[in-house]
Amino acid sequence: MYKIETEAKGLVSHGVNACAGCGLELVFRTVIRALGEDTIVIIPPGCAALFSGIDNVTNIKIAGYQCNLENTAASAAGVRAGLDAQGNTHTTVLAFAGDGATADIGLQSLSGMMERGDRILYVCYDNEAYMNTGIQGSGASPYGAGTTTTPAGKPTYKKDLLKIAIAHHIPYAAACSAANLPDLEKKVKKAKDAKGPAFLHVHTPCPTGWAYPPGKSVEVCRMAIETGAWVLYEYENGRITVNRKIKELRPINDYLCLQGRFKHMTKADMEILQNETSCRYSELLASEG
Ligand SMILES: Cc1ncc(C[n+]2csc(CCOP(=O)(O)OP(=O)(O)O)c2C)c(N)n1
Ligand code: SF4
Ligand SMILES: [Mg+2]
Repeated sequence: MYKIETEAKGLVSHGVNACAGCGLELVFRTVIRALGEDTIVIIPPGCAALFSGIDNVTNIKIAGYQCNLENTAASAAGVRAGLDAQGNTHTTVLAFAGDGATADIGLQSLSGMMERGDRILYVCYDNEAYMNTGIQGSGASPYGAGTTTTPAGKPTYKKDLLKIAIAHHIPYAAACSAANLPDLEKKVKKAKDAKGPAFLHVHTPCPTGWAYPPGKSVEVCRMAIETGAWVLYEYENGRITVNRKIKELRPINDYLCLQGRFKHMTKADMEILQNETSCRYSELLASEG
């Protein structure tokens, strides 16, 4: 059975200040455990910043600092350059940022990092909204999702962040999920060894913003995979591989009905999302190899 590190002797202490059932905590612990202590972490404002601490208190037992929402990748690039100048090629520089910090506000900075080829592992935990400031819609919020800035449901599609990263021809990029931690751990280790920028896009459930009971985080995230709302795939050496192929996708409503954020969606809206989901899945399968 897969064991998540919960001991105080791990690199993230007990009692982090996230909501009960937060998927981000699972993702963060798994990433840090897979990388080990020879890592420097850069975290922008957002729910993950709660781990990096307030004043002189932190939950993380490795070096790191909190940057601005706009410049996670640029901050990480500065740390990498400093380490390289000292001849230190062994320390991993980890940027760990939310979807708002990545898909919207810090996208320019991320694009520069990937285009320059900086050797940084960038992990975007995607909880599909600006959660820490009150569940505002982000570019990564899915079509139809109710947020405080899209109370009637988001009228546009989710931004395809992973495809944007792949368009930079970086050595390694992958979609991961909080519902499959062994797969996440494997991909973190591969990304760590990449010869340039690596980008991991992690579907990260948020009971507070998605409006479901805290005990159901893994179930909800797993259903995203079963319905094709989230696809586990990798881009490595220029090739795409779908890691988990679903013989027959379940109807998208099996995922939507588990969460309060989609409760106002009409049948017509669901059909639009169903079509988009099925087409995207087929396109990904066709792009393999
Ligand atoms: C330029 C700028 N705009 C707005 C904020 C306020 N702010 C702090 S955290 C945050 C939410 C970030 O959302 P995301 O990156 O998705 O992380 P999450 O809160 O979902 O973990 C915002 C908008 C800020 N710090 N800087
Ligand atoms: S708002 Fe969501 S992402 Fe933020 S700590 Fe709570 S459950 Fe986690
Ligand atoms: Mg977010």
